[in-house]
This record gives sequence, C-alpha cells and structure tokens, in this order.
Amino acid sequence: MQLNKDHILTENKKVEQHHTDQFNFLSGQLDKQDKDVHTILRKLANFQVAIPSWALGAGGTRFGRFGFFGEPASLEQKIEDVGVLHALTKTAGAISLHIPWDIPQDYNAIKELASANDLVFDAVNSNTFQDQKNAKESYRFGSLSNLNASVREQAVQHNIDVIKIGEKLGSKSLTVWLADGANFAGQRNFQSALTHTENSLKSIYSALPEDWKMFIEYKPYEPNFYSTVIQDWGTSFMLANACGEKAYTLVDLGHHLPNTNIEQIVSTLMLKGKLGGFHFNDSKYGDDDSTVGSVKPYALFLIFNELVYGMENNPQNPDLAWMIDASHNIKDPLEDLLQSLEAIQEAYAKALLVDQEELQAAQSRNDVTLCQEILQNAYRTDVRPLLAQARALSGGAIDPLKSYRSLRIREGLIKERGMNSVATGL
Ligand code: PSV
Ligand code: MN
Repeated sequence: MQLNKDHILTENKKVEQHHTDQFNFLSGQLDKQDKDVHTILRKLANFQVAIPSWALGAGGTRFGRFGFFGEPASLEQKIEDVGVLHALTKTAGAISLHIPWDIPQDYNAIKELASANDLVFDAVNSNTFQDQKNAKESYRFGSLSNLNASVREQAVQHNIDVIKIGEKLGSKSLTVWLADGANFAGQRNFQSALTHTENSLKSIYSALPEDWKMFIEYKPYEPNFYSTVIQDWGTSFMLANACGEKAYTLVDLGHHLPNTNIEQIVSTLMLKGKLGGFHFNDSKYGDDDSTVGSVKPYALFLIFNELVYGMENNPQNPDLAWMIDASHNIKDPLEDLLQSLEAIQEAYAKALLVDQEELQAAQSRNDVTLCQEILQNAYRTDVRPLLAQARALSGGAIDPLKSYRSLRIREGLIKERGMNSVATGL
C-alpha cells in the first residue's frame, strides 16, 4: 500500500485552521524569546529515524504472542509499512534490516521499492542469538564468545555475510548486538569470554568496507540472566577502541539497569567521539520495548539535551544513526511507531529550545536553581505545533495518528494481506 499524497492533503485541510492558530501563537512566543523558529523547523525536518524491520509486526514474550491483523508478511510489505509511516511523518526515511529475517531475493526490485517510498537502508543487524536451519554449529553456549573456535568462525562469517548484503542495499553500517553471556554463576570464565569476543569483533571489523561503521550494542541482561559479555557502555567502548576508528558504541535506551544516568553516558561517549548509534524505546523496568516517551519523557528530554549539546559541540563525534527499537504486544505496531516518532521529535524540539548560553552562564555562577529552571522551561513548552508545521512543510500530515485512523490504513492493510498474515522475524 502506498499512501496517496492528496489524501494526506485532504486530511490536513480538516485541521489546518486550528494548526495555523496554534503555530502562530507558539512562534510568536518563541520569537519574543529570540528563538530561531526557522532553524528549529529545518532541524526537525532533517531529523530522520530508521524503523527496524522487526517492529512492524506484533512482538511477543516468551509466554506467547498475540498477532496483529494485516501484518507485513514479506520484506516488500515491511518496506511499504515504513513508507506509510514516512509519508505521514516525513521523519521515518530509513529502514533497518535484520539478517537472516529479511534477506532480499531481488536486490534491484527491493532498492527500487525503497526509493519509491523515499527510504534508504540504515544499519544492517546480524543475528547470532538464534540457531539457523541447517547451520553447522549452535549458539546455545554463545557465538562470538564461544569456547569452540568453529562456532566463533561461523558467527564471524555470518556478520561478514550481513555486511555483504548491506553493501548491495547501500547500507553503511553494521550493528552487532551480542546475546552471549551466562545463565548461571560459574558457567563461564569472564576473561576468556571477553577475549574471544574482542578477537571475533576484530575479525568482523577487518572485513568492514572503508566507508562503513560498526556499532557495538550493550545490554546488561537478557537473554542471559547471570551475565552478559558486553554488559555496559564501558565494555562496548573498550571493544570499539580495540577494534579501531570505524567502531562505535551504540546506546539502546532499554539496555540499562533502572535509574542509570543515560544522559551522562551519551555525553561521555560524544566527548570521546565514540557514540555511533542510538535505539529509542521506553521502559518501566528493563528492556520493555514500550512506546518512546510513554513512561519517562523528562529523562528522554535530558538525554536529547546532551545529544543536542554533543551535535553542536563535538565535531569529533560522527552523525548518529537513529533508530526506534521496540516491539508491540497488543497495539497496532504502526500506531505505536507514529506515537514514538512524535515523542522523539518532541524531545528533540524541546532540547533545541534550551538556551545553552544562558545555561552555561548559570552553571558558571553555580546558580543551581536557574540551571534547573532553564531546562524545565524548555521542557514545559508545548512544541507540538512546531512538529506539525515541520511535517506540513515537507508534505506530511499535520496529525499523523488522526490521519492514519481516518484514512483507515489498517483496514486497508487487512483487506490487502488478510487478518492472519504474520510478520517474518522472531
Ligand atoms: C534485543 O534487546 C534487541 O532489541 C537489541 O536491542 C537489538 O538491537 C535488537 O534486539 C535486534 O537484534
Ligand atoms: Mn537495540
């Protein structure tokens, strides 16, 4: 299904007057505060977030999976779903594929379909957390960290194959999320697991094309519940440094123990030029995969404040690869992703409103109260009219979720794909 631009414009007409009133009021207020509304609108329009191919169907837990209707049953349909998100929001201009779940059959056709939907291919993701049919070796006791050299070689080769697939699609980065670890104390020697992992990552790194990056994701627990080999940002940072300048740490918001100061991690990594990618989601407890901004929106804003600071002050850090990494147990995945995209843009816009000079001046006077006020003033601004304006100027929907419902997109997908289509993947 490809969205007709005229349908979006017709939807916009219905809310145009209300939106214009809201936008004019807000931009008038911001003008008085000397904020450059045009620059903010341009930055919002340029901010593109990749959608992972695995977020378009219903997720599940190890207790079960409740499918959603009209799920994309092929890579082509996944691309079309991201196309719908992008047409509405003009913010989801990339798709991130997981191999082997999404191996293209016809590369040219897939590339043409992506470009017809105005999409590019973001990082490709390897999978050594599941055994593949007919594979010689099993990852039961780890992949890149495995004690058995032949398992490690298979896992390294898989990552190299993923790079080759990504090259054919125009991707420029590989994300390695390693599930390796131990379920029981004493099961594994920490040092040997880390050493093998480092060496395996170096082998993958040596196959990386010149203009590619490798992102090393960390996670403190799950699927292993005693230890994870790459458990935290420090371990990832160390491994990225050991690999070389094209290797970076990837921060996934859900991969921290409760109350971890993620904004500080972001800041440190950007200062060192080693933050490569970012996965958005939200959680109450751990890697819950909840809608971005639905539980801790202020924490998200504080993180964005550091990201904005880093983007403006740390030229040593490359442009970041942004991606939503969530799955949905009961909601319509596309609606959930629309909500997440809105929350990301909202946090970004609010962070852009922070007066960095004023903050620095308040910090230098140790005026703690004012420092807090500066952040909270920005946070309390209702920036949604800015988001809507940025979208409308790019041909997107003023209100993406409302348009999604009123254009009856899910109903259309069900008609096309049937009630029981199941997304490929987990
Ligand atoms: C598992 O936690 C995970 O969500 C990681 O964050 C990866 O990015 C993703 O799966 C896909 O491998
Ligand atoms: Mn992730």
